[in-house]
Amino acid sequence: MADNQKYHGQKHHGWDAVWINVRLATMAEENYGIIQQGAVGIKNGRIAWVGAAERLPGKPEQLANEVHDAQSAWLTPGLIDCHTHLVYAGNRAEEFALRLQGASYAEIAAAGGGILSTVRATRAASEEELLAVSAKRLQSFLGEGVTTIEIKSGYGLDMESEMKMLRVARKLGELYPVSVRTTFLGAHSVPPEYKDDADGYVALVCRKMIPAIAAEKLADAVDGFCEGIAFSPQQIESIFEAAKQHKLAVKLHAGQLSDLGSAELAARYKALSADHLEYTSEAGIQAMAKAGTVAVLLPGAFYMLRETQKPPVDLLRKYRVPIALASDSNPGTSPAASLLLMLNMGCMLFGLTPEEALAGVTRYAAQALGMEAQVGTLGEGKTADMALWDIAHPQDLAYNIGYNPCIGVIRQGIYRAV
Ligand code: DI6
Ligand code: FE
Repeated sequence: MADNQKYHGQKHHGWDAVWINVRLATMAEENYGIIQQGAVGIKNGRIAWVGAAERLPGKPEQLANEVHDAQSAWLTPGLIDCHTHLVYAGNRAEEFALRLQGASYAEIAAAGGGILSTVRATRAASEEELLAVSAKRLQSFLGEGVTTIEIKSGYGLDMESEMKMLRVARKLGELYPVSVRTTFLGAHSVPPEYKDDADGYVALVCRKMIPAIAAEKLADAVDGFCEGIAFSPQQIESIFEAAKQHKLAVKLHAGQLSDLGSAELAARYKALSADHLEYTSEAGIQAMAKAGTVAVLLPGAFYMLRETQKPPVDLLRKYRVPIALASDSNPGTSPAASLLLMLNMGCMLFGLTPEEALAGVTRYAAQALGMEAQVGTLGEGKTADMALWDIAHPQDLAYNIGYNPCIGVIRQGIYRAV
């Protein structure tokens, strides 16, 4: 365990802190960007200097107020979970049991269960209750070195409840040491009030919800579930048009259960990301490559649905589409509160390399959120969001199952042991 010693030296170079005796995986270059004997200088919550310790521009104690000796622990960028539905109430263990007995996800949804059962519980929960249950899940991620998390709405499906979810998500970012990006997912499922009028609901999303949510700055992006059991490409298109008018970025749940050409649709709107992608054609992947749309792979949902169709990883590599990896934390298809587990699943279920998996929760996860200028790699000028690990090599992060080697987190320059 790294026992971090602090010295209070004189302020010459003016850094707030410097980390020495640290092994770096910057994720900025090939081979994890490994620097075996590294150092990192921090000032005003940002990385002021990063490189080989022998090139430090002075003695550590002269460079910074605080010197942290990492005792050869590894330092990576703080982990980023770029796709979660973390805020919800209720529990779907009953449905899990039904699926184990053979019921399909689509059958349960058609019978009013699935997403709509979580909608009932989430609508009924007060803002305080929702915050409390969501905070418990969040804390599990924070203990694994997660410093940025995206959280979607989509279990309210009416104006008031969607806004409640987004406020809770924002509040989590105020109360806990994590950057929260919020995504409005009004187009997750057709709510019971609009059972036979999906177009009527889409009109509500476009004309009322998106303008109100944009006005209150409650969301950073807009997402949709483009699927036979959810919304058609045409309906998603009108939602993306409304998002564009309000200058909100877009993302899409694309090709999870069937190929409706949703990767192409996401690319046409220059979406930050298209997510899931199990059922996606080569043309869809080519369109994403051209548009700079990140592929977000979600092995937790693949696993829980016992899906057998894998996302087209070879095509993503062939066309150089950046691959991100996320938890999809949600009560139905990925009741997960671990991002590290997704690294192992990404390798075992989808054939990613350990390096691709780690890049998928750092560098490319940042890109999937449009945050690559701030986070995702260790580089000068980036936010000093980092995770400290008791591991022998960065590939251990994908190798271990159910073991958390995180020993500390640096969030905007501030260190805390975990
Ligand atoms: N795809 C998913 O896997 C989740 N949402 C989505 O669009 C499932 C959400 C749920 O079942 O509650
Ligand atoms: Fe999802």
